[in-house]
Amino acid sequence: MRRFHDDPLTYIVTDDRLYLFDNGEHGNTTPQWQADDQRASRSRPMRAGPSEISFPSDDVHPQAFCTLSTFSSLLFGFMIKLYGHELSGNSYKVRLLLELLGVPYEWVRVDLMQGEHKSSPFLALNPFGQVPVLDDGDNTLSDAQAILLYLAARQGDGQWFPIGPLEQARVVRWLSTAAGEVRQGPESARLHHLFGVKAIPIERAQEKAAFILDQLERHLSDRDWLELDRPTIADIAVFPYVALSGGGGIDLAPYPYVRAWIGRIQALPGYVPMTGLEAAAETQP
Ligand SMILES: N[C@@H](CCC(=O)N[C@@H](CS)C(=O)NCC(=O)O)C(=O)O
Repeated sequence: MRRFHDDPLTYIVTDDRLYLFDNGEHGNTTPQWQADDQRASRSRPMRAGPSEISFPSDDVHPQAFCTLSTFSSLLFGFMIKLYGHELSGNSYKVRLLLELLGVPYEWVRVDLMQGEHKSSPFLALNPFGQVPVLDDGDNTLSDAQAILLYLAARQGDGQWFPIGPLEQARVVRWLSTAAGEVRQGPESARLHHLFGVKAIPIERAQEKAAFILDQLERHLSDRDWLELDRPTIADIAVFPYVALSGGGGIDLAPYPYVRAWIGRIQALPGYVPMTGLEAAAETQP
């Protein structure tokens, strides 16, 4: 356990928790309230160094505890690094979750067009030579779905990745769908159209896209989110390449429930756009 004082706050760091205490006028250091992780992190300025953290008293109760992952960069001077490219939907989904969680991070651009992802330094991070890669100071992880799961599970509150095995299985099913049907469909069509990867058979990609969009349309016809009546990493994993369908020449007009779901994700607090995504979601080829 480590203890820091930074008047008017005291920080106590255990293995996996950061406790924040208001030293207050009575000197009471008993935690009396558990902050909502997301709300607490969003309300703090994202700057390094404990002395720069301030607590708007009308927004967040000063006595709070939050998972250590959210604040490790503030306390220990390292910042999560996300290696990615701005046109990569897989990089974007990780960036989106970090933003929605309010976790500070450093964006490290990997120049895919110049082949930087096949250079020795990058291959040392991910031998697959692909973005995204996440480095949290202790661990280096690759694969967007794996990173989403790691970040959401580290939050520990079950909000973005549930606690129960059945609920977890339901969410993981959509992570697999993102890496399977969505990649083979809209993601591949976009690679063919936008990036000229002609080795990808476009008819097959279009067929696959039609299949998964039909499935999503039916699935979303009586629910707001893919699972659990709330946004989870299932939605974050599937969303980018579905919303980017227009870039692959795939029209989303016949899918009103899918478009409404895209709108709900775009309305989430902390949502950040991706280059081309808004335009692609609107595109009617
Ligand atoms: N399974 C990986 C796939 C990642 C992936 O395909 N990344 C693309 C950019 S979106 C990439 O780096 N492509 C370069 C390459 O494969 O050589 C994930 O889901 O993160």
